[in-house]
Amino acid sequence: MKRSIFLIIALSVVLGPMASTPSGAAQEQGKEELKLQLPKPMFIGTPTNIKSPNLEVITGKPRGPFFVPVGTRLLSLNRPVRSSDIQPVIGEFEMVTDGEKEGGDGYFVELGPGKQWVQIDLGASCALHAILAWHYHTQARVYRDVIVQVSDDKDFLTGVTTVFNNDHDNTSGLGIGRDKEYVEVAEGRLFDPKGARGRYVRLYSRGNTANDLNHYVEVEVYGTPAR
Ligand SMILES: [Ca+2]
Ligand SMILES: [Ca+2]
Repeated sequence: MKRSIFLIIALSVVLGPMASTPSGAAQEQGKEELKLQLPKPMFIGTPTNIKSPNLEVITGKPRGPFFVPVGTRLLSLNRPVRSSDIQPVIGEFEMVTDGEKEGGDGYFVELGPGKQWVQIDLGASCALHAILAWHYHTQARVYRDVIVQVSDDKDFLTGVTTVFNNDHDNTSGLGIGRDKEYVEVAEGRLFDPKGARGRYVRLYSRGNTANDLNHYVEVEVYGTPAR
C-alpha cells in the first residue's frame, strides 16, 4: 500500500509538469528557432560592481531559444547606416551592419557623447521579428536610455513603433520607458518587435556606465523579406 502511494506521488511529480504544459508550448505553429552566430565572450562571470537605478536582475544565464515565423531572414547585413553623429569618433558607421560581432578594438564604431542614434535602412518595409544589438562587450557596461524604434518614415516623425525603451526617467525625452537596463554581453540583446512593420530601425543610447560615449559592434534585424 505504502509502495503504491509512493508510486502515485512519483508519477504525478514526473507527469505533472508535462500534463499542465502542452508539448512545444514555446514553439507556436509556423515558427522556428532563430539561429544566431554569437561572438566569443570577452569576460567571464557576473559583474557585481555596476550600480544603476533601473538595472534588471543579473542572472548570468544565457538567453533561451527565441522563435520566429518560418522564413524569417537577416535583413540588415551590409545595409546602409545613418547616425545623429556626423562623423564617428572611432570606426565607421558601416561597422554596425558588417556582420563582425567580435569584441575588442577595431570592431566597434564610437559615437559622440550624450544622446545619439544609429539608423539602418532595410530598403523596403518588412515585418520584423527580432532585433539584436551589441553595443560593446569587451567589458561589462550598461548603456543608458536604450530605445529601439521602427518606422517607414526615415525621420521618425510619423508611424513610429517603439520596440524597447529603458529610459525610465525620460532623460532622452522620447517618453518614459518601462523596460529595464541590462549589462552588455557577447550574446547581445534581443528586442522583440512582435511583427512590427518598417523600413527603418533606429536605436538610441545616451552614454554608458564607463563613459559618456556611445558604441555599436553590430545590430542585426531579422524579419520577413518584402516581396
Ligand atoms: Ca560589426
Ligand atoms: Ca534615463
